Amino acid sequence: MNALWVTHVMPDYESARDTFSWRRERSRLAGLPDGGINIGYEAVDRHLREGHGERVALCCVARDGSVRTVTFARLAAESSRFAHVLDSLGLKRGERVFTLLGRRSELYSTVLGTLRAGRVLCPLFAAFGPEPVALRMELGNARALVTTRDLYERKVAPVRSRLPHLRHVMLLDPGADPPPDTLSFPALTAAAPDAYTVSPTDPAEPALLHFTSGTTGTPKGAVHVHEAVLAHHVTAAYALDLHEGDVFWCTADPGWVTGMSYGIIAPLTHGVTTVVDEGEFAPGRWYGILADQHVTVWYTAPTALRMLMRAAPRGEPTPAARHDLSSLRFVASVGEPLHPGAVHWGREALGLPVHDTWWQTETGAIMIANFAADPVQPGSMGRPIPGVEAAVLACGEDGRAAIIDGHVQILQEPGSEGELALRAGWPSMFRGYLHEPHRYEGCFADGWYLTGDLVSRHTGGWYWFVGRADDVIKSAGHLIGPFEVESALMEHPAVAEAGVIGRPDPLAGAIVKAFVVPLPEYPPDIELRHDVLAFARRRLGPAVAPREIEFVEDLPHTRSGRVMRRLLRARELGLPEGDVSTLETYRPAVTTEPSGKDP
Ligand code: 6R9
Repeated sequence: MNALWVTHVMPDYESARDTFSWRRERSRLAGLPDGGINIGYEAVDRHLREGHGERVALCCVARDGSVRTVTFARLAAESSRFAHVLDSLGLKRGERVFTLLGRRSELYSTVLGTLRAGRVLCPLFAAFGPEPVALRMELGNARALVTTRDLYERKVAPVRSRLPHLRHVMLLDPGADPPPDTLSFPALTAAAPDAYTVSPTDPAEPALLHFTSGTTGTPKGAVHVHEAVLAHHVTAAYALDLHEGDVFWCTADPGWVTGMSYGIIAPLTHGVTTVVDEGEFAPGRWYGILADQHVTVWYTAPTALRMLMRAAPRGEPTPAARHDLSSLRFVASVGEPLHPGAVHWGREALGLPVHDTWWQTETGAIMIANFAADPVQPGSMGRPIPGVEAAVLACGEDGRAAIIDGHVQILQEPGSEGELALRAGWPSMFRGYLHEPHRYEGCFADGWYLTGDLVSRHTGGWYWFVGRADDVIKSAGHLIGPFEVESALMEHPAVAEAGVIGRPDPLAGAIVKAFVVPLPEYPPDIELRHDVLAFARRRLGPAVAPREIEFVEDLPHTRSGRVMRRLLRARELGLPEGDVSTLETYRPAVTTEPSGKDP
């Protein structure tokens, strides 16, 4: 029944590719009366205009399991109030509003109010510690912040003096005796009018800022514009099989790009109901939500699937079997490699295969997917969605695409490995890294956007993930920059130097492991290890801090003085150490003959 439904609605891959054009797809959007595009307008105003204000936009499941629904009309009203608040606080167009919030309905009114009012929204991950929060708000010139009192007191108040541009902090729950220099979100919004007219918005006007991590330097602020909504909307239909009447649940944290593009924007533009889970992960709770809320389309991540798989040991009745999952029609995954076992597990436990999808903060929307109407190819990320051209590029010695006289070399041979590239120009493509035009330009060559992922492409155009071309760590689906972690560790008085890698982990894909060189006066004992770990957790938060620390006497460096993380990783995994010709100091991990390069 499921398969019939899908093929009935969706064209198959080949025919969709042949007939697709972004220009034609634009007619799927409502568009502003003057021809502009505004994400917030597509998410709420259009449904009111089309007479669907009474449809349920959000279905909020509280920690205690109680359920509250919010209609599109109500969401329009709440976001209108917030848009007026931004006007009355005097925020200029394009100025940035940050959120530091878990998933709850006020997040939606804040995001949509900001977008409808022509300000730029930047979501932060609530599990960040004060250091990543401060750094991103500094880089992003945060003017306003919406958060809770608890998160404010723990993560923002300690660093507020570093943020002179942060003028307005709005607390959802200010309580009695609120902290100084904060405003009450409920009081401000209650006093504001509940209708707002979205003003003309240029499709190329900035709408969203998403921080992501690189190998070196500060986090990168990827800028996205309003016309990205076309890609959010279209990919949700093609790659997630989202259609009118669906109940959609995206489990991604709202602080990450998936939580924005597919946790907020895409489902609302389709006018479907979005499940808002205000609680924590627990297998029973998650199956309960799938069953009780009659979720039809579910977008989740490999780490979560692995946790669910573990909850049902072999031979025992699965928790899934105890719930009625008959409403579920489509399941997809993103963020890290989806191993074939998870696809098969989906078939057994959920009655549906899991469809892998691939994309990045920079791409703004799904680019490669196991297409909804086609059979799943277990282990493959899928094929480029219609309107997206992908290629595998030959790499140079540095492991990145080789650019010779401004040209790249496309590998056509099936099975060849190289850097994944996308032909620049799809609507949700990022339009810059904040303050870093050179870094942005460095991502493009010969008309292609270079993704930094190594892949291979096989017969039929199926792409397989091979690995990252850089040192960035993916842990539980979240990108972590080793440099940010190393910098925080080096603030500890006992740490002379640190090198950070991702160590493979059966559950989270990878965990953050730090190699730390202590200063001579600090004995590298268990106490110091605990102290450095606790220090890192306080500063970085549990999602980013290392899970493991190993004390070492020194770290391998390149001649230019950079820590060779690649070598640290190779040693950790017992892999061949590869090309070490650029190594400045070299002590083999397993001492055999002293290396010729040893000083
Ligand atoms: C949406 C998101 C992007 C990086 C990407 C790649 C990894 C994402 C994947 C995958 C294997 C998949 N990644 N999807 N790896 N299979 N299906 O995750 O954005 O946080 O920017 O991460 O995640 O390495 O380059 P972001």
